[in-house]
Order: sequence, then C-alpha cells, then structure tokens
Amino acid sequence: MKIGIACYPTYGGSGAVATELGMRLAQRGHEVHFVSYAHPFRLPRFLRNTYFHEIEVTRYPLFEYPPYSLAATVAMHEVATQRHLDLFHVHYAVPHATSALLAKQMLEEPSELKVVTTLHGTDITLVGQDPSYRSIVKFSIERSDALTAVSEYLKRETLARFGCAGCNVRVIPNFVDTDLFRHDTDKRNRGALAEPEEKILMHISNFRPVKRIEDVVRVAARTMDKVAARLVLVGDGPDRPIAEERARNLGIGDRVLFLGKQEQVAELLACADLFLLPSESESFGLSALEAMSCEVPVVGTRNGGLEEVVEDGVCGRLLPVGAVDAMSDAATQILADSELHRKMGRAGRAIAEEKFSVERIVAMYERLYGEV
Ligand code: GMT
Repeated sequence: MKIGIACYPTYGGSGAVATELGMRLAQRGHEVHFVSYAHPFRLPRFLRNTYFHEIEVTRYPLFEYPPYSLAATVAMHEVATQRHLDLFHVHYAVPHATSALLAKQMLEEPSELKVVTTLHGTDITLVGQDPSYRSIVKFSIERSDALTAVSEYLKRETLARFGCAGCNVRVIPNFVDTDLFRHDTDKRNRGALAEPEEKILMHISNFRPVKRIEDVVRVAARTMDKVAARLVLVGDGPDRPIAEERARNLGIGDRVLFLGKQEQVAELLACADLFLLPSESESFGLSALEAMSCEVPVVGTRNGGLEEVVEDGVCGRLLPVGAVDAMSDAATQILADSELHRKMGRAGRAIAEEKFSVERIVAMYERLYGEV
C-alpha cells in the first residue's frame, strides 16, 4: 500500500508512535510518506520505502497566527496526488484529521483516498474540548473513514465527550520495540547519572501541567529521605522551571539531573531503577511501557489509560492522583526489596512482549487498512 502518515514531529508519544509505525510498515514493504512540519525525531535520515515531506508554514505580517492547518492540507493533498496514496493515517486529531479530510475533498476522485485517524489523548480530553475547536474535531472524527484510539479509556472518553454514538472507534494500543528497549545488565551510562550506591528514579515527558512534574519531584524527595537515590528528568516543556524551583526548595537540587530533550531514551531507561509517571491523566502512557520493556518498575497514578498498561502490584504501583506520600512509600518499598524489584521488572517485560509487541500491534493496523 501507499500510506501517508501525518504527525507532530517533536518529542511526544503521538509522534513517536506514528514514526515507529511508519518505519515498521516500510519494513513490511509498504511505501510510507511522512508529512510533518519537521523531520520526525525518531525517523532515521534515510530508510528504504520511507519519504519525508515537510509542511511549510509561510509567515506573513498579517497573520498573527500562521494557518498551519491549511499548510498541512496542501502538503497532504500534494503528496496524495503525486504519490497516488491509498490512505492517509493521521495522528492526533487536531488539526490533522480536518486537514486530511479537506485534502481528500480536493482530489478529483475523493473516494479513492481513505482517512484513518488515531486519537492519542488531549486531542479528545483537553484541546478537543476547547470551544474554539470542539465542533470541528467532532465533525472530523465522525467523517474519518476509520477511527482508532490508543486505549479503551480513550474510546470511552471519545464517545462520552463528543456524544458521537455512531462513531466506530477501534482500540489499537501503542507498542514498544522490545529489541531496542531492553534491560542492560552493564548499564553502560549509569556512571554518568549517579553514584554506584544510588538508585535512579526517572521521568520522561514534555513537562506539561498534565504530567504533574511537581509531584515527580515531591515523590522523589520523600523517597530520597529513605533510600540513597537521584532523580533523572528527561525532556523539556513549560513546567521545567517549576520542577527546578521545587527541587531547590526541597533541598534536593544537587540530586536532580535535568537532561533536557534526548533522542536515545532507550539507553537512559536501561539505567533506571524506577520510573515515575504521576500524571493527572494519561490516555496510554507510552513512556511507562518503554520503561517496562527495560524491566523498570513503574510508580504512577490511576488515571485512565495507564491502568491498561501498568498492572498494579504486578509490574509497579498505581495510586490516586496527587497521593505523593503513597507513591513515595511504594517507590521505597520496591527499591528496598531487590527480589520484589526484579520480579516487577520481569513482569513488566513480559507484559510488554505479550500485549504490546511491534508484531501484534502493527498487524492490527495493517488489518484495519485492508478493511478500509
Ligand atoms: O495528547 C497529548 O497531549 C500528547 C500526546 C503526545 O504526543 O505525547 O500524548 C498522548 O499520546 C501518547 C501516545 O499515544 C500517550 O502515550 C499519552 O498517554 C497521551 N497523553 C495524554 O493522554 C496526556
């Protein structure tokens, strides 16, 4: 098949999933055209059967807000026409689903291009609910030829929040490359992150309010009272200054490492002893799955989608949102008991291999494309 994939290229789960999916499809012989405003961060410069098309958003003094959605539509239309695409698979509904539908209508034979939309999270639960966007998001998801959500939780939210009873949302979970995200017994980079006797707590995100970064720091600080440890923070975003300030206030500034945006998170995760994800809401929690694949137990929140990934008490602990003390107790218990730590790590790996493998999930998308 000839498949267009539209996604955000930056550090974030939806872009990561879209890129990994496109790469796997290309390996399976499909021709894959990525359409994005920059080179997707997980996409190698050259890979057989993959092509990158940039969305060029022209600026003009009249535009306080350059119309990204129009530029995306034009890029999708051009690629669909010139490369004779069979379908466009768009990731994150806002505005990619809308742009794809418009691009399809611009074709001479619109019915020949199918639009598959994958919902990732805040495109439904937050941004999509904003009055400035809600009605067009509803229209676009209702008119897509196929609609997928990354968890049962997100499917329920979509149906409830948009009241689109007729929407046929298929759940196709995210996946992890278990060959890349794996336990590293040598933990080669560990020495650069912590002293040998210290445990490494890790968090990876785009530091937005929904991630509750302050809770990450507070859980880490309480855990450090009982266990020699360091907190390694990977990523960047609006709440980073809050995290820096909180770490200083709690007196652990010298034990918190801010690594900023990183491309090779697998190598870092392999060095971690515990992954923290205390988000307000998480439609899936891809970073938690990647941690599990590296045999790293997860301490997070019971917030919707994460419950479908992290099995509470099996490969980590899930506690109520904001329950900093309980999360820190759970972290301490896991870190202090090497047998429990090993057991949870192995259980996480087994879940990643059995439920969220590349082979299993990519085949689900291929089946859907075939049906569409
Ligand atoms: O939805 C977002 O705000 C961004 C998006 C992203 O690109 O990182 O995150 C969502 O999609 C990921 C991939 O499917 C999921 O792993 C995240 O749980 C989800 N984020 C939220 O629901 C907050």
